[in-house]
Amino acid sequence: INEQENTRISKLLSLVLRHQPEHIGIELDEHGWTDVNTLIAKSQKKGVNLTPGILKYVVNTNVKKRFAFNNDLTKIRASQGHSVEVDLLYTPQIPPVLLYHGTGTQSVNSILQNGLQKMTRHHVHLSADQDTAIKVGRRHGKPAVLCIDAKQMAGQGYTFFQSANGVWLTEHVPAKYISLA
Ligand code: HQG
Repeated sequence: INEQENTRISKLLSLVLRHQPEHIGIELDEHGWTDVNTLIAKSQKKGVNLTPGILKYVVNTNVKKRFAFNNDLTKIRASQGHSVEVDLLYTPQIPPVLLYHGTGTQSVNSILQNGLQKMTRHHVHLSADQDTAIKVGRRHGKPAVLCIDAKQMAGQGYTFFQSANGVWLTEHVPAKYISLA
């Protein structure tokens, strides 16, 4: 399959594995997993050109590693970014000293005043490097990068998790730990 088709299937997987499984009539279990064969069959019913080989290719070539198979390759789930209720069973991790959050310049004042909220996702999404934060920020307009004092937060009892694809996650970042990078 070509790059365009790859992106199209990746976007469909994000939609049904994170937000709207009912769009193609699949169900996610409490940990976000869904049956691979059912996913393929239901997608084909909707006219999507998905085969086991194409699915593996899309999952393996995804630069952000958005999706993961279970050990015996019978199930698949999104590694993060859900809006539907799922428990991915992340284990708490000690974060790096600093973490970064990319956003649009229009949101900076509100964030510096109110802190970072998780909005429609399960967590606030943070990255260990500024380059990633700039890319995330571009999705929201002119990018701005905020610096989070993660060491201080962890020391004061805030919990951090890391998703399978390396994104740092936490419930909420109060304003006092945030500064412009
Ligand atoms: C903003 C992508 C005003 C926040 C990326 C962000 C990421 C506030 C937006 C992942 C605010 C939510 C997540 C406040 C937060 N006032 N604005 N108090 N608190 N915001 O898309 O972090 O492509 O839900 O700054 O790579 O942009 O999906 O979160 O701009 O890892 O795999 O509210 O999505 O990955 O936007 O992105 P989002 P995000 P995928």
